[in-house]
Amino acid sequence: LSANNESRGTLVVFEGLDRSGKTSQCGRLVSYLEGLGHSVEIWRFPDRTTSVGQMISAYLTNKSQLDDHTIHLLFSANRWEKRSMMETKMKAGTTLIVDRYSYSGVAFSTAKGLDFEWCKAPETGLIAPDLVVYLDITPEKAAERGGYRGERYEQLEFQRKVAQHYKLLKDSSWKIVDACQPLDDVEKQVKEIVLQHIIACQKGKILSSLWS
Ligand code: FDM
Repeated sequence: LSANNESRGTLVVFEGLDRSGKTSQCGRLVSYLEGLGHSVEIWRFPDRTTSVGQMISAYLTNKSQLDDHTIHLLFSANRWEKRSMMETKMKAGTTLIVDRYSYSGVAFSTAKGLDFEWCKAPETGLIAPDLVVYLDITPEKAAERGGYRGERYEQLEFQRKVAQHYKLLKDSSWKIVDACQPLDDVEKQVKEIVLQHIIACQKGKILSSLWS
């Protein structure tokens, strides 16, 4: 994708079930990296601020009904509308810490019964993460934490299916972190893993595309 990968930013994606601690860990990580003097931004998908994002938000809060394929493509479109900004930021040396990405897209839609390859297809060509941190928690433990906001997918039975489908997506860019540990322990592990990857990317690791 890039002729000059010198000192580019790193794309770090957090994935995991609802209530696995992604949002807290992303926040802590960003503060830590900023403290070390890194250029870093926190992003999340769905990005509910765009017009596509507002359609997604209405769907998730049960204010609208959409066909399963349609909402899948909207989630993907929401990533595509951010792709060029993502590339610009990374080439300028900014590390992006992203709360959910294409893996959520495929895991949630295949959990509803959509075809795996069909779900992956619209993600092809998006920027591949350098690192996926999967915060691993059982659906039961996640539900016990409370705090489901009543959104469409926040149900134990469905989260069980999502957990199974996430497993099919794991590849060499994934690091699994036990998210049942105390928050501080999770944070410590996450920091170590992410720092190693940032250093590798600064040394010229090539930016690549999904799903290669
Ligand atoms: N979700 C998220 C999807 O179904 N597909 C996607 O591509 C993405 C990014 O949307 F239940 C689901 C996952 C979650 C919901 O996510 C909203 P947040 O992180 O709770 O906003």
